[in-house]
Amino acid sequence: MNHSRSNKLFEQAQRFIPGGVNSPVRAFKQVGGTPVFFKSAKGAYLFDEDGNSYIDLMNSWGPMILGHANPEVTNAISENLQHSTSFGAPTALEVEMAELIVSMVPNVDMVRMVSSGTEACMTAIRLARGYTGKNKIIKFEGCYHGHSDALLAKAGSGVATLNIQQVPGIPSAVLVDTITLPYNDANAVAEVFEKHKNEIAAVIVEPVAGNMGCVIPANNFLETLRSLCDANNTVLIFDEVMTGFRLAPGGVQELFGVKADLVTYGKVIGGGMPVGAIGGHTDIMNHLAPVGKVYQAGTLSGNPVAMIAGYTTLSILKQHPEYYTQLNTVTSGLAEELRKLGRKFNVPVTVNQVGSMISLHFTDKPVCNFTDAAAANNELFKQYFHHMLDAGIYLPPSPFESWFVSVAITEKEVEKVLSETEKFFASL
Ligand code: HOZ
Repeated sequence: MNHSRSNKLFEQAQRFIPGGVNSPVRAFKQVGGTPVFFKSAKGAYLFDEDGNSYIDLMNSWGPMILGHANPEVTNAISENLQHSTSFGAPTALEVEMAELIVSMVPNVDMVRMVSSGTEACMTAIRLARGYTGKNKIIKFEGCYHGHSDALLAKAGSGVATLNIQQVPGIPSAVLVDTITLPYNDANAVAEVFEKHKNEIAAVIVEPVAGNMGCVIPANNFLETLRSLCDANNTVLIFDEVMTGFRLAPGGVQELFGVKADLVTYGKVIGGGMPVGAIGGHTDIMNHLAPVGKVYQAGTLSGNPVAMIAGYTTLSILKQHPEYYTQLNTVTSGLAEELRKLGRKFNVPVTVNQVGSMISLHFTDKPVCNFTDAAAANNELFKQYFHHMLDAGIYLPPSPFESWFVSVAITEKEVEKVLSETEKFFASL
């Protein structure tokens, strides 16, 4: 595959942009080689600057659940553009958006729109602290809740990919109140609650994790978090930036039937535009300014172009519940066939999958937390990534990221993914 234009653009990019990228994990540091520069995309396919095409199993890290350039979404954006790109004042559209979200998600009475998942999680933590009057928070190793100071401890995603143990620039005082525990270890959570009675403001968790590969909550893990939070007057925050509207219209709350006190959103909620949101019950949400004193603001919050993209995407998902069945059938089929290939060629693989989130780890052990994900043969992932890339299949460039399937991916694309995986496994 010719990548000469991408290579040239990367050289140029490094002169003007730190590391040549606007978000670190895009730089291919974990997998080596030069990042591919993209020009366009349609449905299940990406097209790069050199004219190569790829099946997209990353889907912009999750937002493009309908596939790229869905005509209903792009037409709605184009029509709306005529009315101005920003008002910095209330619009009817953001009211419709909030109503739509509340109608799709169980257990959420109100939402505050922001511009990213990072902002949503940062605000949820502040709100939980303001509401409870307590300071400490519990998060889990390998979970990534955006790049705000208090949450960048033992985080997954790019921090794990680049193996950054401690982020310079974050004063240790800011992290004093962040307690990190292994994912899926409910006993460790119970012990911390015992040790820090009346001190824990919030537990924040990716209820299906997607930032250390896809990691599934163990039986009763989420239920135990719920009961510990209830018993200790602690706010349970589900970070559904990846899972919200993706695993079910109501995300993990709906799929697994566990209720959070606050839920954060991003990715699918913006239909490919920069959008995040915090949702919850009125009694907590009304602690946000201007009703309460927990301050949060944003010039582009509720931006009309972003709102129309998100509103149209969510409306399509609401009108097509069969998409969720399709996504699950396609992705669970892919997972099962990948496992079979592992057995056929004696390649130890663990494939984790929930709905349209899936990841392949080169290990014969279960992957239930960050330690398990990090212990896999991630050198082999590197080779697998490049084999797939050369064959025209774009995976997230890190073993610490979930793959995301879109409704545009059909049997034809799955067959190609499987036949290329087969070639790779056969070559080992
Ligand atoms: N943190 C995002 C995935 N978990 C990556 C964002 C990006 O590089 O676009």
